[in-house]
Amino acid sequence: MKLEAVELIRLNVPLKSAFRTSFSSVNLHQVVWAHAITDVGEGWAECGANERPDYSSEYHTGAMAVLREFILPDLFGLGADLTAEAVAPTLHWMKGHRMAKHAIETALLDAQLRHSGTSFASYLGSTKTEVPSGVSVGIMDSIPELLGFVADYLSQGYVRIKLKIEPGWDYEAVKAVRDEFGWDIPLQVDANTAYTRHDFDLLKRLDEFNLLLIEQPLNEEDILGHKKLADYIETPVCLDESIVSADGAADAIELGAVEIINIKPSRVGGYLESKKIHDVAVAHSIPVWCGGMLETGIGRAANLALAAMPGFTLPGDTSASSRYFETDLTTPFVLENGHIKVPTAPGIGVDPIPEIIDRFAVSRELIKR
Ligand code: NPQ
Ligand code: MG
Repeated sequence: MKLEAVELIRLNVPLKSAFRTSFSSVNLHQVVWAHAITDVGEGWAECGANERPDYSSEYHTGAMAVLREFILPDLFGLGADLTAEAVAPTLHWMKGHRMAKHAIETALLDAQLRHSGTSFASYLGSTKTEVPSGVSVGIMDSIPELLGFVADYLSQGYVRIKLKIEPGWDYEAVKAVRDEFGWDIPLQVDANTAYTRHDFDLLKRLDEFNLLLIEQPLNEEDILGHKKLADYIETPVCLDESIVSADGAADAIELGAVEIINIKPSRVGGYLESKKIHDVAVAHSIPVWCGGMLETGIGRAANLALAAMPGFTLPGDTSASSRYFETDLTTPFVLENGHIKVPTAPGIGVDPIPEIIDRFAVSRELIKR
């Protein structure tokens, strides 16, 4: 295919309730979409970067700049020899910027698969028609508020609860949820790097609660620290921010620093690298699950296809659209008996709704070849 132009669209989408983690609290989700216009059709993707470099080093205007200055000129330069599979090798010279790379690789893959009439799920070799859905529950101002939200999500049918934790909001919060809802609900925690090697004894106290996993307790660069923690506690250690490639995943597994992997396509540079991480994990009997970046339907559709791959054996943060948004920007993804259906239509399988884009779009930039 030949890339004619790319439209970068910035959208501000209100959240139904504030989402607080150890690194931010937001009630307006700012999103960047990449809209690829090629000679075989159009494709859509959602950049996973946040407004600020708080979850990772990438951020909106930075991702848009690296696309405009370096990534798109290189891909325009390929002329008619461009394929989604050619993106990573073409951009191999460029260090990092995985969320920016993911945005264009995925938009091109969407255009390519819409053209060939293939769904993301069949392209990835996914086997499930629906996937079990977990939910990520933010840090709250009080335990009763937390229990209220957890009760609501359980009544909606979510099959797994993930609690955001940080120093001062950890042991008591988890204990309250176990005391209130019992020991059968699958429960896990996510620290988003909020702890250090000095907190091992505190983190060990969480072994009391039969958690599925503890996600990214330490700094994303402290692989050895996660190895030491994994040897020190019973709760399985899951890595999110630390895993940005299949080679990195293989090393962390070999070092014993990771027992479960949260795969986010935007964090690792796209669905092709995500598939490689899936295959490395399966080869080492390491369970994986699909993480989320509060995606709108455009990002959520492709994630559901990934979450339907055989090695994704734990519920993901692939929640219903209603977890975050009053109105999604595509046909909404709905929770049915704790599961969400995997799109079957060609490409990502959903389309943005023009009038809703107009409501939330704050800027549109067309970058031509
Ligand atoms: C995680 N995702 O697993 C991330 C954290 C995250 C669903 O918990 C705006 C504000 C965007 C906060 C994206 C979930 C965010 C955000 C992701 C937090 O670590
Ligand atoms: Mg996480």
